[in-house]
Amino acid sequence: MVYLHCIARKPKKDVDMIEQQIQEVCRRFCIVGEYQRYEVVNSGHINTTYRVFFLRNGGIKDYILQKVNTYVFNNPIEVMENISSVTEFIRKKIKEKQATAKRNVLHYAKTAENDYYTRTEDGGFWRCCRYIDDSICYEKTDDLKVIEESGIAFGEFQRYLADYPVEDLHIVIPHFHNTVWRYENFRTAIAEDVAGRAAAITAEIDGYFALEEIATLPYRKQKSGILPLRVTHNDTKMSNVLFDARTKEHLSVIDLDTVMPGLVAFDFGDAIRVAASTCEEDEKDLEKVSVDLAKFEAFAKGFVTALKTSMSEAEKDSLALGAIAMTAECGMRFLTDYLNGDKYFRIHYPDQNLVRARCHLVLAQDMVKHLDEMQKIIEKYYR
Ligand code: GN1
Ligand code: MG
Repeated sequence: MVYLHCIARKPKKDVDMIEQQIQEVCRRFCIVGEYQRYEVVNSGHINTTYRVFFLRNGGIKDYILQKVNTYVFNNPIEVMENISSVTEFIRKKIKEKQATAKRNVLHYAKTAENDYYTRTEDGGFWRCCRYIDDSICYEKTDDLKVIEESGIAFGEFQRYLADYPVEDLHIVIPHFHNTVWRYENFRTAIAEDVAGRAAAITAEIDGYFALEEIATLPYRKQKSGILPLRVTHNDTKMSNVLFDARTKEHLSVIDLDTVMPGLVAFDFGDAIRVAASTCEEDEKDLEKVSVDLAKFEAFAKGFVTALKTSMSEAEKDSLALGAIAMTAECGMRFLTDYLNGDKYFRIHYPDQNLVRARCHLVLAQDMVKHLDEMQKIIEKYYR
């Protein structure tokens, strides 16, 4: 394919460094049109994300540019291989039933060298995808319809990929949802205590150990052959779904970095951690932290209905457990990072990882109390 390099430079003298780099990266991705401006997209704890605007044929075209965190993804080329292959697979399936998949699956741009990435001199690894027109995303919402739509989006995502050869995927982060391994890591962080923080948080540490048995159950069931591995998203928080800005129907699942072999319980559970919680991920007032069963039901309805034809009884039985496992695991990862001196998750204030960990502990404990109710709700939609 022939690409045109025709971005007009902004006639401003003091274009800042970031903007210069953004424009350079856009040129490499052969974006056609006149560069207008960029915005920083602040959601997400790992990559650095920008939305860039171009003027083309009298209208605005926008793109998402991301600088991939190579501390977290140390083989970013493999990340892009997974993403391009999975998005192509989904695109084909969607196009079998409708004229265009434009708004229903991500579309990454290629460089003139035919790569889905470019590297800048500072070692940055960049990628670029089209912004889906008239789309919005939510960090969280009380709108049960939107929550149900997010359930459909993640359920459909797994359904589209049900016959994707799972062994072909690169393992971009080994042991990502291996909760047993995550607990080992946690133990190491406590023992090493590099930031000298362990003594002050023994209650939180004990709280996470008390959840260990139940939290590791889905992973152990996979190891003993009860639960199958399939292609999963593995980072199914609410903000990773795009919705139509007007109708609020789901459009596409985004943030495909961690698409890897996993359990259906991981995707269900990680989504519940966010969508069915009564608060933000870092709520300080622990009185406000609990699982909202109406929200749980809305998500479960969408997810289970979309996926039930390709989900076994054993998988169905693991979903509510997955919510506990993913909430405990994520909270324990925040606490591990706090113990390690905040190296992994981006923080916006000093104790944020500890605050996140406390919030997740209370949420996971509340889910344990409501396990039977959650299970009953799932049964209702599986029938
Ligand atoms: C990270 O980058 P982001 O915000 O999509 C993390 C997830 C956590 C999540 C917690 C690669 O996701 O595993 O669940 O933060 N992603 C990675 O909000 O570690
Ligand atoms: Mg992510």
